[in-house]
Amino acid sequence: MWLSYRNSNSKDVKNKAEGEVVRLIGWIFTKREHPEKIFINMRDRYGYIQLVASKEMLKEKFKDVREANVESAIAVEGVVKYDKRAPGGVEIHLTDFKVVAPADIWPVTLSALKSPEFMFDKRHLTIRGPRSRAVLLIRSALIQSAFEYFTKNDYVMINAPTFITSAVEGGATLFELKYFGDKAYLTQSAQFYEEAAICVFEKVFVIQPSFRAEKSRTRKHLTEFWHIEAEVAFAEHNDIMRVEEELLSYIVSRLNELVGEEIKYIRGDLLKEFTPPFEKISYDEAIEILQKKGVEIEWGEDFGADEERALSEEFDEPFFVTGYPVEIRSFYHMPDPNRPEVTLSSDLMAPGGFGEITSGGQRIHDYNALLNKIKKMGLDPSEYEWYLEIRRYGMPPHSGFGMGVERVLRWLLDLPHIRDATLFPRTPSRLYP
Ligand code: NSS
Repeated sequence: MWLSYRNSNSKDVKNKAEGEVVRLIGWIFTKREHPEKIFINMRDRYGYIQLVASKEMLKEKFKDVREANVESAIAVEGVVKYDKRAPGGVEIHLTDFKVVAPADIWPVTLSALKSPEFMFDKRHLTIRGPRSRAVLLIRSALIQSAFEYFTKNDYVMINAPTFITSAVEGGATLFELKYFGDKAYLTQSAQFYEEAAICVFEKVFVIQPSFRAEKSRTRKHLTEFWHIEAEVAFAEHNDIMRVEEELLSYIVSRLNELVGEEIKYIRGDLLKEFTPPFEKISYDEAIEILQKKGVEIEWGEDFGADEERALSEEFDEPFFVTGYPVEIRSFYHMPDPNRPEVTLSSDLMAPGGFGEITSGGQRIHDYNALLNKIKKMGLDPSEYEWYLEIRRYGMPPHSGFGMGVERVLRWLLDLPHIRDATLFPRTPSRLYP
């Protein structure tokens, strides 16, 4: 009934002529009350529109407007009126007003806005605010753009399981759970399943959640995040870096097209667009840059948050760090044949102090080489039986990567914390709502 009642919306009214009658549904976002007139800023899926309720036109229904709390769901009918003083230059003068679902007094007061903890305890309500609305719309467009990039380039989307039996990215961050009589874990990455699937489809991608029991409380880590991953058969390390830089460039320019208004609302301007190829520096060069800056780090050590910040401060466009040492990469990374102490792998870093947004590289595709590596790293080959077995049946050289949706969104929108980039964040200290 209500859906067919609606014949316009907050965005569409701008296409209507002065005097046209429109029917809208939505929520009262704010209300400004005067004795004979009430101004409502109504929101719907498309944005915001000013409604003007007057005693003169609404008669006895004016009381209903007066009594309706903010966040009540409403259905209204009114006349389009262009007025420079209205936000967006157009407003609706109401001829009818109905409360579809009333609201209690809104608990998010101005002083509550100052407490991030309260705001996240009430996330089920605070997402209705204009800032969360914009960020979540941009997030949706980001995932849509990634999907577009992959499908335009002949990738097949696969769906990998969430319950798994062995670690992809090391045991330290595995969530363990009971699986009837057995132990299972929550997946850290769909990579191994993608590797099986490339022998069918050559190019595959997933967009799905990954889980990490990261105890470190940082502004960059969630315990549940959305992972965009791709894997390509017959591709070498350089080929996959090309995919990463093309994907990121595509996402950024598409976001400006799809949700430019929301991006400007959050950042004040559109996103800076990039063109591949991106700059590539070796891990060795990165260490040199850091040491010159006085950062205490030796060759062979991994970058922590401080190192990533110090390094990426030196750049103003995204860049790759390539050739990480074997010891600090997961077992599946292919050693460089010309220099076996480093891997054919890379991280894509966002500039300006932000740091890692993707991680990828070439995989070991030879059965014996992988078996030896698993043993050498002190892992149990029986935990990787099927992963090894795919290497006995025509597994070509292949490469892939993973990109965290919230990481990229946080960087692009300059959000204070990664939890702002997701609907209901999961962190070590937050499992509710
Ligand atoms: O651990 S990664 O560095 N790499 C992998 O999981 C590979 N198995 C991916 C692949 O090659 N298919 O994670 C990849 C990206 C990383 O660059 C971040 O952008 C994101 O996933 N990531 C996270 N985002 C938010 N929170 C946490 N905890 C997190 N961990 C990784």
